Amino acid sequence: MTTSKELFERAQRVIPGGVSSPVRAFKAVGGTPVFFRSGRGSRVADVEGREYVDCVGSWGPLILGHAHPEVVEAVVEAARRGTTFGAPTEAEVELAELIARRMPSVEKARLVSSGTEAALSALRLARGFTGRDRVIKFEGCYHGHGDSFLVKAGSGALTFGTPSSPGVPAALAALTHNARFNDLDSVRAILEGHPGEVAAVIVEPVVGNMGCVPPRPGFLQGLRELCDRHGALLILDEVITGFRLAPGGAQELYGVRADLTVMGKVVGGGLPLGAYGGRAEILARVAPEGPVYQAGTLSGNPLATAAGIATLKALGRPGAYEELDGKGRRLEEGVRRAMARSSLPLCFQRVGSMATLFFARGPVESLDSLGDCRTDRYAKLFHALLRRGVYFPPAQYEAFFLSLAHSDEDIDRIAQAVGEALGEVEGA
Ligand code: KE4
Repeated sequence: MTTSKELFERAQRVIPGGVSSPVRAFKAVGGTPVFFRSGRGSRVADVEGREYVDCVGSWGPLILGHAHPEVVEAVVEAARRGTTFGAPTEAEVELAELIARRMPSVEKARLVSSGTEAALSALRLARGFTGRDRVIKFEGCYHGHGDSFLVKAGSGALTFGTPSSPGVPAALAALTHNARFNDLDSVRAILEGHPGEVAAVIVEPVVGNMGCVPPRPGFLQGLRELCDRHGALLILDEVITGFRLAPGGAQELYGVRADLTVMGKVVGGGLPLGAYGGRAEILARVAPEGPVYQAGTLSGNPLATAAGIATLKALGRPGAYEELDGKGRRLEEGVRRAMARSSLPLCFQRVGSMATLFFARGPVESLDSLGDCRTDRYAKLFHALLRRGVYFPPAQYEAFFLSLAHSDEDIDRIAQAVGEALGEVEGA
């Protein structure tokens, strides 16, 4: 039997950092990344046979849990008929129709292969539609690794201290302006400082990529009003929140209307799929209907669309979202009981089935609320949980996720483990 350590050594000889995506490398928490072999429901098993309750869910897609029978059957059945045609299929139409029915503001959508591709395509479309070049994002938010977004970005870029990545031309980075999340004045100042030049404001309506940071009441509506006043498009990046926080994502939950919506993760059911969509008059500018070019060999491929359709259909069953919220509430109650027994500065923030336990006094309302965040303590918590068979995100600046597959026993076990782990951190 091979071990994670042996695999990691092999991997580092042929893959940068030994991983296919930086946040997986455990650089933020130390130690050797766990190599997984299988997952089922709320559980994952590593190559050494150890089992964990999974609170990462592949960073959000697995809202039904691992290897959900309906998803697996749909993918296998599609694969038997051919994995890709590079031509239109009925499943693409069915998934786009499902998205349009669920997402209040999406009249038309284009399927792509990742959240990154969806976000960079949405930005290009906003620039093409408005004829403007500048974009406003928020410090600590992450919209994939498109050049325009790797300026004070969140997620792994924040974790590894490269929020503004080398390789992004200064001339392009200069067109990206960073406002402060939950601070409308910071947005207004940039818009008024560059009248008629801002194509779009892009935001994670509930941030997942500096940890879970909810919008203050009125913040999202305020962005809507500012965009309307200044002729900029409002792009909601719902790669994490879409189809998770409500059938229609955060825009349904908070009652705010996007001009464009970026989607990923859940909508692909665990296979490579993203989407961007919005007002029909804007999407009409996308090739081949319009001049804004975007293309992809595997866009809308039969396997990912089969997984996405099966996932969205399962989420359409009565009570699914109430059940998800109930699981989040149960976990929050358990974690808060554990926090009450600790003297450490801690802050727990949750929306539905996404949450973060911060080693900071809080409340965390924007990136600069994290100045006192003890990521070293988070690293200790992470490993203490791992030893107890609970897999948390290997980085403080990420959200963790529950799925419909997490049982009450799983949730109580997570809370119990957090309580014990906090004791270890405190005693360290
Ligand atoms: P992908 O290209 O990774 O499918 O999506 C990019 C993306 C866009 N927008 C938001 C709000 C996102 O959270 C993401 C990706 N999220 C990270 C974790 N926070 C994915 C994990 C990783 O980078 O390995």
